[in-house]
Amino acid sequence: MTNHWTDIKNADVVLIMGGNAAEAHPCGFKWVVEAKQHNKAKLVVVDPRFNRSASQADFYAPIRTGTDIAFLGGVINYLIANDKIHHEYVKSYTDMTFIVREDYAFENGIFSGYDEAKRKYDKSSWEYEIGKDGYVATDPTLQHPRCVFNLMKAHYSRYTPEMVEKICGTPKDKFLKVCEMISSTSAPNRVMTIMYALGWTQHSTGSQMIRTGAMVQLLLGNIGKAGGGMNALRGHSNIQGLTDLGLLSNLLPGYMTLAGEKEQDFQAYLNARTQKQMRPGQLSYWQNFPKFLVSNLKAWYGNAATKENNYAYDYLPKLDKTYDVLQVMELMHQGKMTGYVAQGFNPLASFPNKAKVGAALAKLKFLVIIDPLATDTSEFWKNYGEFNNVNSAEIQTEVFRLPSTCFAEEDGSITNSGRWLQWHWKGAEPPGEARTDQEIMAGLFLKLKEMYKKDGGAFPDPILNLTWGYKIPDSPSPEELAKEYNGKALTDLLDPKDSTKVIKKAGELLDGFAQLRDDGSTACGCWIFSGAWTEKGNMMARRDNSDPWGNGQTLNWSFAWPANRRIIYNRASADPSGKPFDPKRKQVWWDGTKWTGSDVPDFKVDSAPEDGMGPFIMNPEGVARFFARGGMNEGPFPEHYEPFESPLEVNLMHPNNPKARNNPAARVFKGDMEAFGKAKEFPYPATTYRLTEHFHYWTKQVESNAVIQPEQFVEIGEGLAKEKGIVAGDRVKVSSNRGYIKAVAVVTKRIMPITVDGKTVHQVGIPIHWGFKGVAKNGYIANTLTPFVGDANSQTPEFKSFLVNVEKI
Ligand SMILES: Nc1nc2c(c(=O)[nH]1)N[C@H]1C(S)=C(S)[C@@H](COP(=O)(O)OP(=O)(O)OC[C@H]3O[C@@H](n4cnc5c(=O)[nH]c(N)nc54)[C@H](O)[C@@H]3O)O[C@H]1N2
Ligand SMILES: Nc1nc2c(c(=O)[nH]1)N[C@H]1C(S)=C(S)[C@@H](COP(=O)(O)OP(=O)(O)OC[C@H]3O[C@@H](n4cnc5c(=O)[nH]c(N)nc54)[C@H](O)[C@@H]3O)O[C@H]1N2
Ligand SMILES: [Mo]
Repeated sequence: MTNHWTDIKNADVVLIMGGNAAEAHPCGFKWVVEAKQHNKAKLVVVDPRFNRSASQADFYAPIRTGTDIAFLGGVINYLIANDKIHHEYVKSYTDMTFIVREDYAFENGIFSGYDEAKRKYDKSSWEYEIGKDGYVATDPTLQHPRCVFNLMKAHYSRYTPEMVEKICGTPKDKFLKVCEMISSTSAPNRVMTIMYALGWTQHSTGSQMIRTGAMVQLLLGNIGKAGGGMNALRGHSNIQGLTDLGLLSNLLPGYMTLAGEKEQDFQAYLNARTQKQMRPGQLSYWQNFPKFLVSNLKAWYGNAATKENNYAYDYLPKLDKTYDVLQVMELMHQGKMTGYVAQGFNPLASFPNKAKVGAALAKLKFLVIIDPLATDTSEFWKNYGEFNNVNSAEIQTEVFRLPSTCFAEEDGSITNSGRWLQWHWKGAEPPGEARTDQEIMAGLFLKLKEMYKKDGGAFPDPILNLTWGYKIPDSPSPEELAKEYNGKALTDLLDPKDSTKVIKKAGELLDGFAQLRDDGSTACGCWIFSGAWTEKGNMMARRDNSDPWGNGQTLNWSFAWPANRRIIYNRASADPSGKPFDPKRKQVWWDGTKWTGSDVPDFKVDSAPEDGMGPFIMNPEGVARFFARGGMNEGPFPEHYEPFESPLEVNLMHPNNPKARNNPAARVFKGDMEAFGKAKEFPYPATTYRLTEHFHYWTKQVESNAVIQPEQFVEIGEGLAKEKGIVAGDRVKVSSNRGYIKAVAVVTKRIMPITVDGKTVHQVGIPIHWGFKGVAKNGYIANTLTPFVGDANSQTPEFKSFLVNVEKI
């Protein structure tokens, strides 16, 4: 989230699109209720289903799954055509006036630089034009045909209300009503928040759906303000912490990217990540990257990381490709993987195309499961009749189950969607032989280290030299780990402005990442967490919810990264002269000598407004981008493409270009193209989702949850039920080109038929929570049905749009 949960109460309009907060985030949803009650906020929900959030909405509009870019592109067109944009904001804080290179092009659904054989773009033309002064060329008069504003205006002029209706199935009057409600927040004293989750991420165009939402927010001037922002509602309670700590395979802690295999040279690796200012007077904060990286390497490798050996840069892996979940399963399926560790993960249930995942697991030599429960994955080899129809005798994979504790059985911090690190305390003793994850990992590591010490091996240094200064080596404590993330001084640190002053003594905990150095004198395990546990103590354990400004920022409750800042980009809540755009929503402001306010300013504190520094300090251009230069993999402007399985044969935006039917850069492996089904055989777009009563695949192991939602059901609309002769409670078979599941039919008004390109389309809803392991009724795994295709940027699978058939059994 750019903002945070409590802040939602400050909104005038709440758009829930691509998520169902009332169902999946019921505690957080209370802030929507607060906004409605105390701020007269209007809630707008756009979803294929009239879901629990919609039941609380002031306005609901239906949409066909996978078409949100068409819808939001239509909103952009509406805002520009009706002049509903926050002019001062957009002019000063975005790239609207920047001029784009001459060789950038967009034709018939494809951007310049496409290589069809590789399904990849050469992005070099997606760049700004650089002027004689070395900075980006701009045209403040907006006359230049290639300035971002004019390119964007032309790009989205094709997304007319009629086109939106044709593609999305959203009736034109409903679409226009949503536009009208949204556009009311282009006024400086009104603000909208967008709340989204998997209804946007889990598509082959997911990242670009989110981007289109962000563009709408920028046009309205809603980023950086209280009650505004782009708010990703995260999933597992600490999944935000997982990405923060760099547990995605291509990341280091704090969103530093790992090197590719061509980046063997340390200096070149650093240079590529420390971009120079692209406009005069900008901060370009990532220029501090070497400080974060060197401090990280010092935290990991201690004295073995020296200036002479580039702080042990050679110890870091260099990636030949991104090892996302689809890639890993693909390699496993090709028989190219020996072992797999599933720690708190149930891939047989949670990855797409269960048949493929099961076959892949069967090619392993060993599978390690670290989990409090006996999961479906841990028994993928066991025959459960129709639900897991395998021949156990043929499966050679050796499975090790290491029982772990669950988060409630240990102390530690959990980072919520709003970036708050909140310390929590053990609620119960772990049962049986369960050990904490740290103990299991430490045990494995110490054993490996012993073996490397004894036997050598190809490259023992990174293992042998890893810092391991924990009091009890096979049980690192959460407190020790938290201090390691926060960082400390390794030698006395002198004040850069006054070298006679020591600001930190060797061994002391740092106050924050501003104190990090690139000369090996500081260590820090995760730069964005720096400040969470300082010499003043555990900031994450703070529980003072006093709210002096009445805007819910509560700076003394827990610790928010970065730097305890609650709303990121908050400099943009003030106008260029430093005065809050909306005096009712004062966030930060210039007091004549410095930036101050009700939040920690996201800015250089002493940079006066007349210096002209832009509020988006992480970008080298200092402003936010409508034009995603070099960033996104399928184009600098989001474009609508059909889901890989779609009821439409063509992309209505480009009916004559079959290459532009689906995302040209999406993640598809060779054999999986053939596994896509066709609308003739599988006429109904389906989507998968969660229920409040279950948490994924764990709570089917809990009796109380199993009682309230005992077995797999699917939701179909009354129209489809009538066509198929199905009544509520009938058993139905739902099939895709990859397999089938059987389930109870729930016939409902909540999924209405829509009209897409003149034809009636029935959508099918499939909750995800069942499987063959547990105390709920044994059942099929919903992911038997889903396709093996991922987003072009995040590689997130397309769980939310695929084709099925439904038959009465
Ligand atoms: N009780 C409970 N809570 C949970 C979880 C749980 O299992 N149980 N899981 C947690 C996790 S890990 C996560 S990631 C979050 C997920 O939170 P959400 O994303 O909110 O949950 P979902 O139910 O998967 O999907 C949300 C909505 O997306 C809609 N949708 C599907 N396709 C589209 C589309 O193309 N466009 C639009 N606009 N909407 C679409 C669905 O109809 C559904 O209403 O929930 C978390 N919270
Ligand atoms: N079709 C479809 N598929 C989906 C989705 C969808 O919307 N539709 N959503 C996707 C999403 S967003 C998610 S997050 C995934 C979820 O997929 P998974 O993460 O694979 O599913 P969970 O059941 O949440 O598995 C988490 C496991 O962690 C264990 N666990 C709990 N606490 C601890 C602990 O402290 N330590 C360890 N080691 N283990 C612990 C639990 O017992 C459980 O078995 O599913 C994805 N798959
Ligand atoms: Mo999730």
